[in-house]
Formats: sequence, C-alpha cells, structure tokens
Amino acid sequence: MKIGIVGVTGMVGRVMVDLLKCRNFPIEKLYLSASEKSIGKEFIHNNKKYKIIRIRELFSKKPNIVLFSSGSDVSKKWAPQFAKIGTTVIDNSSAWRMDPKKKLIVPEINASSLSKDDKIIANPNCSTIQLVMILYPLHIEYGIDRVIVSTYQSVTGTGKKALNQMNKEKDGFFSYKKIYPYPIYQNVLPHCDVFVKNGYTMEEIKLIKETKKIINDNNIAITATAVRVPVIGGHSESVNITFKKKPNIDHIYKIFLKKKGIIVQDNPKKNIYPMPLFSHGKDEVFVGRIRKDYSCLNSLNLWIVADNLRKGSATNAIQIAELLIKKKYI
Ligand code: 2RA
Repeated sequence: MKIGIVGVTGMVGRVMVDLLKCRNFPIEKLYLSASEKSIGKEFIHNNKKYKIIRIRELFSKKPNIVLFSSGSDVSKKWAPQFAKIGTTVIDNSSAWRMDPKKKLIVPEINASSLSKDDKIIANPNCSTIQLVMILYPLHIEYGIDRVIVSTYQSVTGTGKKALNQMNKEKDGFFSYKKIYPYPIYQNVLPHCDVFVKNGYTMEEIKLIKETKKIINDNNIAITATAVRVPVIGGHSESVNITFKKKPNIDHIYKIFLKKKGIIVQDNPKKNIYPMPLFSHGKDEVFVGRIRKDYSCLNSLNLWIVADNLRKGSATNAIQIAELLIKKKYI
C-alpha cells in the first residue's frame, strides 16, 4: 500500500507514523506531508529519514490511503480531490463527521456499515470514541434512555502549543503563547473548543451528535460538560447512564470483560480504577467505578479513560484502514 499522512508534525500525526510501523501495516511507500513551514524538512522515525512533502506532491503519488490529521479546511479542500482519483481518505478533522453521506466509524461498533464506495471516512472526536466504546455494548443489552457525561480532557487534545503553554506556566515563565484564555497549569477550564450560541461548547455538541450518529439512535438523550484539566495525556470521563431496563452490574462486568478494546479496572478495595497517567501508549478504553446510581431508577455511574492520541485518534483511524484492507475494499 502507498500511504500518506497529512499533518505528520502534529501530535496525532506522529503517533500515526509510530502505529503504522508497530502494527506492521502493509506499507510499500510512506509519504509524509505537513503545512508549508515544514516542507522540505526531514522527519526521522526509527532511524529512517523522510522528507516532508507538499500535499500537492502527495496527491501526484496517487496513494491508496491518506490519513488526514490537519485542520478541517485542509480536509475540505483536499479529501474530495483524493477521493476522485480513488484514494481512500480517513479524516481525523471534524470536516465530514456530521455529513449524512459520510460514515463516522468506530470499528468495534459500526464497521459493517462500510462499503468499498466509501472514499472519505470520518474518524470521530477523541472524547466521543471512548464514550461510544462503552455505551454501545450496554445499549445493545439494556437500551439507553439518557446519558450525562462530564469530561476531564488532557492538554494534548488541544495540541503541541497547549502543552507548551502548560509547561511554561509550570516553569514560571510569563511570556509564552497563550492557547487557552486562562492558565491551565494548576487550573481547570470548563471550556473545550469554542462556545456556540446555546451556551454549549463545540466539544460538547460533538459528543452529543457524534454519539447518536455512531450508535445510530437519535432517541438517546445526551447532555455533556467538557472540561480541560492540567493533564498531559489521556482523557477521562464521568458517565451517568439511564437504561430502559434494569441494569445488572455483574452482567455489565461480563459484557465489558468480553469486549475487545475495553479493559475493566475496578476494585475499590484495592484502589484500582482507570487513570490517565497509566493510559499513555495504550489502545484500549479503561472502565471502572461501575456502580448503581441510587438516585435514579435503572441508572448507573462509571468512569472511563483512554489515551486521546491513540484510541481517541490515531489508533481508531488506523484500525479503519486495516479493516478496509481486510475487507478488500482497498
Ligand atoms: C480535544 N477535541 O479538545 C479534542 C481532541 N480531538 O481534546
């Protein structure tokens, strides 16, 4: 396969290169592209040097698959052009996620909806992926009525510059580029992505809309509060779920234990629960603190954590590519 990555110098782009290598992805040629300021620079990975090329040059190579991890504008401009020449685009931006004609894929959930005609496939937002991973198997079993989710999102979700802001604040510097409107070090911001007119943030809207699209059920009521916390990597979420049927906690453990991609870490007596610090470099979604919500009929609470750069972004995108190859759609 001839593979391209657009946005390779970003945090997700770098993880994509790592994962393609360590998952033994069938690569005949790997082309790396990034924004204008990186063109011509060397990108070194595993002692191998790659020259960063313009997207136009990548286009001329007619790759089989391109993983996009630049902004929405780049995806909107280039994805249709690649699709036209037969390249399959897996796009990590929000450009196509809510387009009714494009599939929004988490392989463990809706892989069967893909066909060989899907040439632009959307990768969901990081906070949505980990949420649907645990909601979907429970929805199949008990039917979900309502979800209340509060996120605790790490700064790598915003990118390198945000990490730089936190590090500078930690080291006591006063002059640095502010990505967040307030300090993030020693602080918590109830603010991920931009605010929209109804008082919610885009991150919250994404959580609500993308979850319904992936699970393919518009009747699930979802509300969200997305919060940025001074954590380097790994997003955490507190999730309250109300079901149509009475949930059985032991049965829910069994459901999660059987599910590929989910790891249960839940033993309060031994202080075992998922934490972002221990999610780094892992591809699974970790779930714990599973307990009844005694305040509400048929409800429970749980806590989930995943590496936002892995299952939240790069891993999910590469799993989609692997699936397409397995199904011989590419
Ligand atoms: C975040 N939505 O803000 C992101 C990353 N995709 O964490």
